[in-house]
Amino acid sequence: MKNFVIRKKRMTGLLLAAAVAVTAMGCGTKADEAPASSGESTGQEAQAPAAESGSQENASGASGERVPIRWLTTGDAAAEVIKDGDRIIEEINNRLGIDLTVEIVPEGNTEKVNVAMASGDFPDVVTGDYGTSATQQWIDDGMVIALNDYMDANPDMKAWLESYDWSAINGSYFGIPFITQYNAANALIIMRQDWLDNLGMAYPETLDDMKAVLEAFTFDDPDGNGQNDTYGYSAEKISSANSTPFDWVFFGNGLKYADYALDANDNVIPWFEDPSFIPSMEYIKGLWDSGVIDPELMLNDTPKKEEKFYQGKIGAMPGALFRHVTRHENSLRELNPDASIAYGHAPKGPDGSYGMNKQGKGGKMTCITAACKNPAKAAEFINFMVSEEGNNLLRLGIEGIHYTKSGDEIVFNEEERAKDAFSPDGWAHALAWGSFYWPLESNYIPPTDPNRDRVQETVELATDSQVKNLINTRTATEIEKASVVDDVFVQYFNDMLQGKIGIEEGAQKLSEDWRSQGGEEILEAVNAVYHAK
Ligand SMILES: [Ca+2]
Repeated sequence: MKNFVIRKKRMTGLLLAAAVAVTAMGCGTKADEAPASSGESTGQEAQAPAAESGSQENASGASGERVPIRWLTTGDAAAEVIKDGDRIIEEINNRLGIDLTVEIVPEGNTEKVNVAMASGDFPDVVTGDYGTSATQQWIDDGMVIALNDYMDANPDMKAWLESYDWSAINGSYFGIPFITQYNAANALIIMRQDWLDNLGMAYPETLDDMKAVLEAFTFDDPDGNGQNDTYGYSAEKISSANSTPFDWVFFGNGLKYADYALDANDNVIPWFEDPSFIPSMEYIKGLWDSGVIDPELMLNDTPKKEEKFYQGKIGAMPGALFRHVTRHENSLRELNPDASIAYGHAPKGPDGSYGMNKQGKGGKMTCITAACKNPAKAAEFINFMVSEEGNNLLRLGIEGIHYTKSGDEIVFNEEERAKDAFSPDGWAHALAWGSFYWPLESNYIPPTDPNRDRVQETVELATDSQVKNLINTRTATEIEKASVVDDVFVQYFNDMLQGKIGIEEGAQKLSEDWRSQGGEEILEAVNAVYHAK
């Protein structure tokens, strides 16, 4: 709740509150949730400032003809609350000649954005989830406009759209996509550097090296306590065909794309029908049978996996780095003061292939609504948000107020930054992240962060280990059928690993069952997308 920032007139708040109450009833959830949701809305209303924002007062007092822009977005749920008179909002208003009202829904809940749109409470600019049925409806129903006419006047927005050229529908761009982990990733296989040192081994370069390291972590007493009490590797349990605990094995064995594969006739097939699948499963089963994998792997969530690593029960795990580097190391050192972590490229297979991070397909989309009275100004605002000028304002602040420069060095004024919704320790303004950027996608770490070089190095390595998709979007058929076919995959994967079915036979039956339980329709839809290119 504390992140629910609402800057708008009271009337709009009531409309949104009404829309929220409608959702709870419309979803057919438990009867007692409707009053609870109404109560929540009332609470939100109470939090909404009754007065106009300071910027609006300025606008009417000074220039008078500011163009009002109301932006409804999921924003950044972890950000600071934007207060009245925020100097960054005022600066945006002054630079663009607008009067910006930002409405950020609570807890990044996209459903609340969708409900406001469905109820006809149109902002000027809206940010929803990319590629969902709700945002598709905005396009189909003419609730949002094509941006093409505004591209030439807004070169940063134009460049952004052209970098997502596949998102155009018959040449028209209906929104600014922001796909999470599209060109950046943060996960690598993290290892105990001190265990490698104890064993006289180096961070593994190849799948064969990896096997040798995991065996040594299991059988050669890497922690030197004289007891057989460690395993080589753990991870999160398998959750879907898109996320196995061993994706790095499939890519190491030559799987080319993150989502699908191509057969000899250039047709899209499921990735587990690729020739890389069987040798990969044999490698994984080899690890499993030799006892170097945590036997509880199939029960793990992320906290459980990390706890085993921090407690020195396992020596390697796939894990997110970037902003987590310090957290991993500090957690590890609580019990093992001399420990340190190692990380590197995903291990290479026989032909040099490697990878472990799958390119994202989901994210946000920011649109201009058909109700917007001045779409040219709204486009100018979006252009600013994706420009270097806008990035600098939202990340650093205003020079002389939020920071000063000493040569090339940025010196933050934390006291002034705290007044204007900047997060502490050099972190950015509340509007910096969530709609067009996350720090990872920008490889952004405050210039004052002492660990900056190391943190950015992990992003370079993880991004280098990222694998692109064959198809950029999820088809409607895929969204509809995903859970059933995923269950088929998970069942066969576990059965093959545990030896309940042989790998060749399992792969064969997996294909048959996957295809007959919805996979054929999925393939038909994705082949249509692939061959339309
Ligand atoms: Ca031991």
